[in-house]
This record gives sequence, structure tokens and C-alpha cells, in this order.
Amino acid sequence: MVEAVADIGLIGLAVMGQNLILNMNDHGYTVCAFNRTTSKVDDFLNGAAKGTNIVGAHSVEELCAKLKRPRKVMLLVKAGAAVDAFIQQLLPHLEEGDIIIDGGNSHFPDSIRRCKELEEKGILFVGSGVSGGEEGARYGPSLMPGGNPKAWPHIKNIFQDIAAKAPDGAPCCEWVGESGAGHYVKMVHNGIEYGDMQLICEVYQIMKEGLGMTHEEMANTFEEWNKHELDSFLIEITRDILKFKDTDGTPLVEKILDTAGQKGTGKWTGIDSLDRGIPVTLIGEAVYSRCLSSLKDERVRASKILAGPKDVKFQGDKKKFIDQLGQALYAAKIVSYAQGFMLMRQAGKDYNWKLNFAGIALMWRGGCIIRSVFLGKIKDAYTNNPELENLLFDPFFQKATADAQDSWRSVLADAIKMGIPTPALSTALNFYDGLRHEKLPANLLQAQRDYFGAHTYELLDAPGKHVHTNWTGKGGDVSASTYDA
Ligand code: NBP
Repeated sequence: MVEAVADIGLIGLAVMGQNLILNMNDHGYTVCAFNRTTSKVDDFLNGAAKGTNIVGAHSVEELCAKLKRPRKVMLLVKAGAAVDAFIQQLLPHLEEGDIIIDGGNSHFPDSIRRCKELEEKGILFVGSGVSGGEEGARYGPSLMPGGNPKAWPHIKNIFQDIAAKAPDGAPCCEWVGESGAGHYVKMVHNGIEYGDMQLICEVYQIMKEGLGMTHEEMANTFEEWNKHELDSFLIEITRDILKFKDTDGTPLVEKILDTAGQKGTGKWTGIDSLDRGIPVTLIGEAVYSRCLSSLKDERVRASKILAGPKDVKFQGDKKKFIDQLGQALYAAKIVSYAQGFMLMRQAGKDYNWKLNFAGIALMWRGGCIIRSVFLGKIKDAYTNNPELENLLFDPFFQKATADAQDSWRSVLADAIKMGIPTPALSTALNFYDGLRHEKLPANLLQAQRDYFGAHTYELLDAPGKHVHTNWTGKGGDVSASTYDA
């Protein structure tokens, strides 16, 4: 008879799984480790786990037998079929009230499905975003658990113990919401990460190409920015990357091929925003920018034949411009987060998830790739007003964008004149200007739609009443039916 000694089982002994197990062990939990290729269990027990309380299993049956009740099994395997395969293997060895946690980067519709299917079998499913990479997993990740709420009291202590801690000591882990909410929030987190990275890259190109700054100057600027409102992990690593010299003494970053890869979570966010009709334009541009970067051969050909501005060099006050560039970056970042929270707000309504936005900002405050001081301000905004309609309406962010807008416009005007691409910085300003316009030109658009397709329009003084005009005198009076695509 195998003794039930372990507090939790963990399947998947790659980089994330191994480090999370060691982190759990550090916090006094006994973990049972399992992996599809079982030789990796022995390698782990004889290697990194040697001398710890970690135990191993060589079959799913043995793993389940070693777990205290209710059993808790966490999966850290490749998202997709592997998760479903393990759930099927686990089911015969679990009983009602046991918990399966998927900590991989699963797409949220899969988590919605799994949560429902497992609930029907009496098993509590949790889909948890895990962010922070290898180091986060080992010393404190940001954890975003959602799913069957009955599971939360059983996993709360272990999750909050192993999570990163914000500067005030609060764990970067809270219950996100029902069903697929945890993986949804992780998806938006990753989308925002795409946006933050793209914004920094655009600033780097302006500094290098427009201002002719050296790598030392650029690194020093990022270092300076990291002391104030832009203080964040991504600004910090950008400083380090710009300083990093190859063995020949030149900056390594300039030797790296300028084509960006992606694993799909940014794309998922963009597609989801289109499906929900929420203008998450900055993340969309960040994904498209990676796509454009990967068209290297075409860009090389285009660079030789497509005209740009002739010999434009920045002529103004360089120091002032760098300060304005920091303001532009900050303002665009605010817009990106405002868009991300708009998307989560809509998803919350669509799925009836009670998302706690202050809690989400706190979860991202530490441990994850987008961690920053700025997220503390977002937490404050939603703590002050949990029903906040838009982050930009919060007094702090209203003032921050108002203070930055002149610099933001000036920087973009110069970048456009110099022919330097700024898709994310620009779309953020366009969104900001669109949002603050009481009237947009969609009245003309509606007229065009009605002109060519009899799609009807509403009048300002009679909203809700759909009218069709025979614009040419040739068409009939029949209109198309109205519906939202
Ligand atoms: P990987 O994503 O590289 O997955 C490796 C694990 O998946 C191994 O245990 C492997 O077993 C197992 N696996 C695979 Br691959 N195909 C399988 C299948 N068909 N059936 C069963 N098991 C299978 O590991 P990772 O980088 O540690 O990431 C784990 C999860 O966490 C992923 O969902 C990832 O997206 C997510 N994540 C990763 C990071 C990161 O920084 N790496 C950060 C945040 C989240 P084997 O040993 O037998 O091949």
C-alpha cells in the first residue's frame, strides 16, 4: 500500500515544472513529481531535487496514490493535446472533489471546456496563468488562477506562498474568476507584454536612427527612466541588453537578426479583441510589427526602392527630445493598459466573470515580465473605484496623459518627418484622440453604408430608429436588415 505523503503532484518536468516543484519544496510542501518520459523523474530526483523532500512517481496511478486528499495535481506540460491526454489518464485515479490544475499557457476556450467537462465528473478544474519564466517559477511567479471556485480554498495557501510578493508583501496571486478566467487574464497579460516590448523597441529605433545615440547613451537613458514612473522589469533588461558587449567589444544586440518570433498569445489577444469589438489597437500593432519584421527579404528589397524622407536629421534640442520620448513612452503605455483592461471588462461581462481588476493589477505587480511600479497605480485606480469605466478616466491617469500629450505629439511628429516607424506609439495616440472625440466621422460612414447597401442609419435626435434614404433617386425604399457582425 503506497502512503499518501504528498501535498500536491506535479506533472511536467521541463523548465517550469522543475522550478515550481523546487519553489514549493522551499515553502515546506511535499511534492510528487511525474513526467511522460519517466527517466526524467529519476534524473530530477538524483539531480536538482537531491536532498529535498520531493518524491517521484513512475506512473499516473502511483502519482495519485501518493497524494493526500483532496488530491491536487498540477500540469506544466505543452498546451493543447498533452493537457487533455493527461486529464484522461488521471480521471480513473481521481475521486469527487479532487483538483486538476493546468499551469501551462492554454488557450482560455480550452479551459472553459475542461472546467465544464470536469465539473460534470465531480472534479474541480483550475486553469492558472503562470508568468515569470524560469526565475519566476523558481523564486516567485505571478500566478493567475481561475476555474471552479470550490478548488480555491484548497490551493490558496500553496499558491500564495510560492507566488512573488509585491513590495508591500502582498502575494502576486489572487483568485481571478470562474471557468477560463485565469487563462484569459494570462492571455491579456501576454498581449500587454507584446505591447510593452514593441513600445520600447520603437523608442530604441528613434534613439539610434533619429538621434544617433550610442549604446552607452541609450543604456544610461533607460537607467535614468528606470528610477521614475517607467520603473519596470522590461526597461531594466533593455538597459542591460544595450550595455552588453560581444567578445569583440561591440554591442551584441546589433548582431541579432531583426526578425521577431511569437508563440501566439499576442495573436489570441488581438483576435479576441476583434471578436469582442474592443479596440485593443496597440497589442494588434505589436503583433503586426512582429509579422512585418519577419518579412526580412521583402524589407531588404523595399529598402532599396521605396522612397523615404531625404536626409532628415534631428536638428533640435536632443536632451529635451529624450525627455519627451520618455513621456511619449509612458503615455502610450497607459493607453495600452487601458485597452487591455477594457478587453477584460468586456470578457467579464460576456462570460459573467466577476473579475477583480485591482487584484489583477496586483498579480502583475511582481513576478511577471510586465511587472512595474506603474501597476501599483493601476491597482490604486481600481481600488478607489472598482467600477471604473476606463483606466484613462481615473484622475491619476487623466493627469498623466494630459501632462504627457504635448511631448507625445511632438515626438511622433518628428519621428514621422524622419521616416521612423512608430506603429505602437502612434496607434496609442490615435486611440487617445479617438476616445476623447465626442464626434467621430462615423456619421459619414453610416451614410456611405446606407448609400451603397441600404444598411440604414440612426439620426442624432432619434437614436434607435433605423432610417433609409434613397440617396440617388434611383434605388428603392427597401432597406437591409440591421445586425452586428
Ligand atoms: P514545454 O512547454 O517545453 O513542455 C515540456 C513538457 O511537456 C514535458 O514534460 C514533456 O514531456 C511534455 N509533453 C510534451 Br512537449 N508533449 C506531450 C504530450 N503529447 N503528452 C504528454 N506530455 C507532453 O515546458 P515548459 O517550458 O516548462 O512549459 C510548460 C508549460 O508552461 C507550457 O504550457 C508553457 O507554455 C508554459 N509556460 C512556459 C514558460 C516558460 O518561460 N518556459 C512561462 C510561462 C508558462 P516529455 O519530457 O516526455 O517530452
